Amino acid sequence: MASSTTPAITLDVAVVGVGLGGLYALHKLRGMGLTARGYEAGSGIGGTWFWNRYPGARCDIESLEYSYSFSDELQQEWHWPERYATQPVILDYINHVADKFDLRRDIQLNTRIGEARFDAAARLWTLRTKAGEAIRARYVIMATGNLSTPRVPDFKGIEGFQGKWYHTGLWPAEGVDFTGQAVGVIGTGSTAIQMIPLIAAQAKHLYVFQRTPNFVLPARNAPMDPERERQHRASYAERVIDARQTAFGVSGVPIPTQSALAVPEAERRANYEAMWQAGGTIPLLNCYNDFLVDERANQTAADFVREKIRAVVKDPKVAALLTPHDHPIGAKRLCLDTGYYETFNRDNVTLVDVRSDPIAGITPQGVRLAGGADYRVDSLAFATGFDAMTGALREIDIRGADGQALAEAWEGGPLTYLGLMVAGFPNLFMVTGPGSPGVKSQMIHSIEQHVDWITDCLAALRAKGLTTIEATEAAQADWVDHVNKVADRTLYPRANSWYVGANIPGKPRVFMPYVGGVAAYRRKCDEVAAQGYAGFVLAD
Ligand code: N01
Repeated sequence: MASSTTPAITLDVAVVGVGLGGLYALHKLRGMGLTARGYEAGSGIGGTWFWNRYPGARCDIESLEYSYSFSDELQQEWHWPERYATQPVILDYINHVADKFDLRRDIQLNTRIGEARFDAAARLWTLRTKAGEAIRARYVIMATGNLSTPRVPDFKGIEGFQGKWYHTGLWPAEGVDFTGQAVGVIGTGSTAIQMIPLIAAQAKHLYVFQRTPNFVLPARNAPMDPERERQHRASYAERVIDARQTAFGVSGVPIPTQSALAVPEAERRANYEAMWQAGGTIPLLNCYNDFLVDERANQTAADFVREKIRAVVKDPKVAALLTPHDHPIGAKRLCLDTGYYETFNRDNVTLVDVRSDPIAGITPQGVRLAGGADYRVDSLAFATGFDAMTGALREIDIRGADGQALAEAWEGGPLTYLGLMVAGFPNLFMVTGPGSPGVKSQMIHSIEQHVDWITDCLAALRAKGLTTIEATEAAQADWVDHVNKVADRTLYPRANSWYVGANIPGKPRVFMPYVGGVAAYRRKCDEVAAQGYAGFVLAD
């Protein structure tokens, strides 16, 4: 183990986290001739796709879209076996990329960064791993992910639970066999919705503890259609350009120009029905131009999905409990399922409403509700989400130019300029940070855009003979204000979602992603760069 006296390794760039973002950053940095190293807490690369091994984990964006675009050779050679790839397939893809571009020699696994300090005199960052190793670097790229800090609620008695419990974001690599068991799943977000049908098929009995129902659309997953794959491969270049003009960074989706309310009801319903049959979330999000801004327009789609739930779920009481009522459809991340609602027609599945009767604690045998009801389970699966967007960065003790802690600077919510940098923290970049469209877009699209912007910026600094870049307070304040104003014009802030930190008790309620769309955001980032990095101070 390295000690604090071990001489520090000095790099041009330290990359923290080797998921899809860190991996691409390492590839780009090497191409620029910079010394760079990736530090990854996991025993393997892949970030989200390394840790989230729960049953049913798969991407809810179609695989032909959810893949890197930086290498045509990679796009042409890789075969996605299904419309939506499973977690193991995506992890194979990520490992394939690491091998193909020979990136492993720049990656240090099992290494968690615990602190980062900026030395203003030397204009260098010193990172320290949890094991005590020091790393000096001119620049730091935080590719730490938005949903990488799993969160188990602070339930009383959990330490005394006699069965086994798991969090979906830290699922055992060897899998879990629930055969013959009574299982409790706590949470009904995207993760639980993917997992519940599979656990129900295996367990003796499944109890689903639901606090808030979500809108769930069918995935209509299927083996990859060879003709579709051929067409997509033939048009990758145009598709990348197309995706850049859209709101969510997904190609082949027309930009909506019509209000839902301007369309006759029969036509609107037919449109929703066609989308329901086709599967996926992106068509619905792009169906009408006021879907996410006008409550009445939104209601038309929400009511359509509510009807579908009632049509599928046989017990009207269960259907009513599963019907979302407290947020506009799409204001929370839309969930995608394969047989979720149908699962509640099974005899071995019980939906437990923990909104009306909250979980009081965990007993040695299971879950106890405030009203006194006891549910005996052998295993518990927490699908209770993450300290999203800021959790991973706040966990690292990051100190900027004047020694201020990032956690302190963000006490009232994250402050960033373009979701890329924070005033007071020179040379520290974030990939898909708060204030950028990352989580509200096809993530790989946004990852590539950020890494390209950051590496172009480093190239520009080098060309000018400069070493330091820092966001100004004024540019940051203007951007935060703009992010808030854009969000406030939409229905997004109306939902108690992780986008506003609602799932973490005490977290400031701030709408964190930028929802002005990928196209507008890209234009802004390009303009800033073209203006010589307007809103940043560059220095030698
Ligand atoms: O987490 P969540 P997730 N008592 O925060 C409940 C991405 N993702 O892991 O809504 C009882 O959405 C909580 O209830 P409530 C995707 O972006 C992507 O499911 O707070 N329940 C909620 O039901 C997604 O949005 C893919 O009332 C409690 C659940 O736990 C994000 O990950 C697949 C509770 C948490 O839901 C996070 O999804 C899966 C308590 N004390 C996920 N505390 C892809 O396909 C929390 N809950 C790419």
